[in-house]
Amino acid sequence: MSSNIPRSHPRYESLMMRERLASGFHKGFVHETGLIAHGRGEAFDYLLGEETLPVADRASKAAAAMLLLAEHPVISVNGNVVALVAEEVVDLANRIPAKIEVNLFHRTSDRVHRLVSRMEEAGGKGVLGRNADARIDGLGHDRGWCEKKGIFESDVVLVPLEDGDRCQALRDMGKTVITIDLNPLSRTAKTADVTLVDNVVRSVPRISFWIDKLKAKSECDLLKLRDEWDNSSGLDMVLKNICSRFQKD
Ligand code: PTJ
Repeated sequence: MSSNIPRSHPRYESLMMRERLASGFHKGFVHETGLIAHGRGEAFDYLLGEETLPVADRASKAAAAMLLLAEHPVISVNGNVVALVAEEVVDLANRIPAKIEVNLFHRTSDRVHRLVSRMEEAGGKGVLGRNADARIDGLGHDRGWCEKKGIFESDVVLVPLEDGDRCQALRDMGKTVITIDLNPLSRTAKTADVTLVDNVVRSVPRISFWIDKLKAKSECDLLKLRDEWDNSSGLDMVLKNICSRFQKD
């Protein structure tokens, strides 16, 4: 990476994330609009105090329960996710276990190949995405392509940084949709079954943590965790937390 950011810089972590995105852009992983999407995410992260809120942790626990209950769980990754958390996604997929599929909003064959190769380099086995042979119902755009044995046949799908339309289309196909989105007001956040309002760099390892904690639990306990989660109350709690920050000092 080009800039030598000193570890002592108070915003070191945040600046390093920018570096990873910029480097991912130069390697052809990240779409140029992915840099803009990251900026929006950064602004919301600032408002959240750049930490995992207790409600986001509860969402991670519910998400882990759903992924463990799933018959065909799939983790969908795009350019930003690969640039930021390739190794962490592979680790999570191994723990569940789940398939990984590269699925893009700005789809080109070149980016799909680069991203699948990067996920394989990170240790991913059988990473899907190159052989898109099915379509997400109702999406008349290249973002509708997916693999039959991946997202198309999944019952539970984790889609970090997802587009609102596609999130709705996946739900309309009867899938349980878990998303990670720093913007609690986004259509995706409101449409998903579980929304982790948190940074993908914190939330993917947090789901892995809960997978390990919950793995030995009975199906009945997992079902209880799943059914207790109320996404719209979770989003309200995040918004209250953000508002309370403006009232401080
Ligand atoms: O790689 P592609 O072609 O699939 O394109 C990926 C992007 C992200 C460009 C595409 O999916 C897109 O345009 O996404 P949106 O509609 O801008 O939504 C991205 C959402 O992710 C926004 O609500 C951001 O606030 C949020 N976000 C950005 N960075 C992070 C994030 N959420 C969690 N962690 C982040 N690091």
